[in-house]
Amino acid sequence: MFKNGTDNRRAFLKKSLAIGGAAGTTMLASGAGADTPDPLITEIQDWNRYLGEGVDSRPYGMPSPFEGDVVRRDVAWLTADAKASVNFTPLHKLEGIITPNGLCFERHHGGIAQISPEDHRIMINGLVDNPLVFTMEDLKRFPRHSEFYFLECAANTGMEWRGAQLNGCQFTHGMVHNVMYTGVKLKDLLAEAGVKPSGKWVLPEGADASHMTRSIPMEKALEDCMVAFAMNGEALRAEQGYPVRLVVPGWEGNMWVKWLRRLEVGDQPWHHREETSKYTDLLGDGRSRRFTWTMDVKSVITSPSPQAPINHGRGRTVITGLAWSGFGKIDRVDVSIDGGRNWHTARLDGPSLSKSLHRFYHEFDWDGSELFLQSRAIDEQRHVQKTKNALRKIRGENSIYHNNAIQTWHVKPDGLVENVEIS
Ligand SMILES: Nc1nc2c(c(=O)[nH]1)N[C@H]1C(S)=C(S)[C@@H](COP(=O)(O)O)O[C@H]1N2
Ligand SMILES: [Mo]
Repeated sequence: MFKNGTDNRRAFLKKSLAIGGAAGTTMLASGAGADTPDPLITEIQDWNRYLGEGVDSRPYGMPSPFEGDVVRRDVAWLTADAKASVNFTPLHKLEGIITPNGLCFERHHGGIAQISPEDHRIMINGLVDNPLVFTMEDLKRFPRHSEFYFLECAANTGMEWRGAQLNGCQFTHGMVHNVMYTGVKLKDLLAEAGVKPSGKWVLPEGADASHMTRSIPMEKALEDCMVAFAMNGEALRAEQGYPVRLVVPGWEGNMWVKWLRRLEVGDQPWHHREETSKYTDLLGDGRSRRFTWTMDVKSVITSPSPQAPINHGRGRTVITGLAWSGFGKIDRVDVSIDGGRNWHTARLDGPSLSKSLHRFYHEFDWDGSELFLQSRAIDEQRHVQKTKNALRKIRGENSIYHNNAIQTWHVKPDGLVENVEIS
């Protein structure tokens, strides 16, 4: 059996070498030359010889050990304390548009609350006819819906306002994730409670130690907000607010209150505690932009990028990345390999959903010379991603939040990639 299989593989190899040769392709993997037989093809390997582990070895599946470096990472010096901190999604290693649950970046102001669903209650009070308290069981008796949405922290790419800082899209752009949420519509819960005509704002409150609260205008609450208990088909992860969080599609991450325990209806926005409400953009002239809730159109090339250099040399090369907009779907993404002088329309691939990540590709033949990679997204409302300098002219350099500028990666002839800024 094994011998036959090996012989077959040898025959296959000869055939594919012949085909490859005829087509004159330069794409054969290294070591596949006819004179040097590749032991990975000609020899029987251990995994082909011995039985593997059985179905009882891993009740909850984990990634292959060979993917051990695909993890969330933090930047120690960014924040003083790991309990009021952030880590980043490894965007450079992901494909498609879904962020696996274990890789979704985390941002919390008071650490991860561990709450048993039996002990959790959600209250609706304030300007309502019937103040209500729901258990998790009660919540799941309302009609359920599933939708894909990105969540982006307003501080994503914030370090890059003043210049190229962090060497990797995980760190420059990794405060974003995209999962399918399942939950109930906030408008159904509010209808049950009966919002009084004077009720114009909703205040969600978290049960964690940060007592996170935000003010959300009633129009948004009724438009598309969800009270979600599942992500990508399973219960929310503790890091993401188990057992229940608010979903505020297209709007900045800090409004998506995790460990949601209360929704108060009021007639005006609340004043929020400083450490959880400083998401205000300082403008160049010292004034500030206050309610900037919608996340602007944005994109980034995830590979090649500093953590994903080109290892294969010149020839056939794939550029890929992600684009998103809080205003709806992505209409088009352009890619440049020469720092924005020439643009190529990228190929959008996979589902195109409103307020969700979009995947793009651009395939080209690399001649081995240096490249300045950029991507520029355009959303369905015709918002166009701007260069850093164009954005600075509008917003000044004092801002930390809402940086949706075009990112530049410098690819050197050896394939290594660096975060740079070009004028
Ligand atoms: N209760 C509570 N909700 C919270 C926070 C928090 O600290 N406590 N952080 C907010 C911020 S600033 C962001 S960006 C998002 C991050 O969501 P994630 O941890 O699922 O990525 O949650 C928001 N909701
Ligand atoms: Mo955030």
